[in-house]
Amino acid sequence: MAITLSKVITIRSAVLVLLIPICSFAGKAAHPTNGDVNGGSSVTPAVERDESMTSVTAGSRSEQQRTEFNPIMINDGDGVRNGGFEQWLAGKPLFWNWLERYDAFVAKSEEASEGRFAVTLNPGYDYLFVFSRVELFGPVAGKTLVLSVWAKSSDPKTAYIAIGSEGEEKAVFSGQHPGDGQWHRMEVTYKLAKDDVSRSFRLELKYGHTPKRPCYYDNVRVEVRE
Ligand SMILES: [Ca+2]
Repeated sequence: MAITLSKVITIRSAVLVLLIPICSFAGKAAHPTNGDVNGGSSVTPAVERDESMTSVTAGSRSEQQRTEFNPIMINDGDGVRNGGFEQWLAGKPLFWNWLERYDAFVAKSEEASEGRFAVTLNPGYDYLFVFSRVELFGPVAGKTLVLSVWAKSSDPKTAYIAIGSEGEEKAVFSGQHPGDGQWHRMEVTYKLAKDDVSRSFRLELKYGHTPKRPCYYDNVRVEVRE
């Protein structure tokens, strides 16, 4: 009996001896973790917070733009780039192009309807145009695009504007400026069919019928309507 008790005590002691380091290790392992958290609390949680906030913010902002404020994005939300002709580089308006042979007839003008500058198409051709592009993102089918431009001309029925789908090779033209020497808001609409998923559109500012005086254009905008 005594032997048995002794054995039991020995076994219990052995178990305790074994358990003490385990508990000690477990306690030690838990403590440094807390210590690390305390010591680096400004780093670790901050990193986690930053990452989550960045992804949440970016996600919610793009969701808002796409689903709440503007279901169709034009040029990634920029609208018509340099539509006010305020940005010029080496004598050319950024984001606008024309045929090389028109180089001497396209100029920067301080005759602006808004801001400091506009673009001028000087006389010299019977027909001349400059163009820019807009890329649309979103459910465009069935929508109506409205291109509007301030234009000023002193020669009746010369200045006009156009919008066309680059994929469909289809374009619509505005009426012509009255040529009274005043600024007028010109507008032209492009209706997309229910199955039309065109994404890229070309905007043109033009004159025809050989004007004798310059035509001015400013403040180009594109809107999407239902
Ligand atoms: Ca302007």
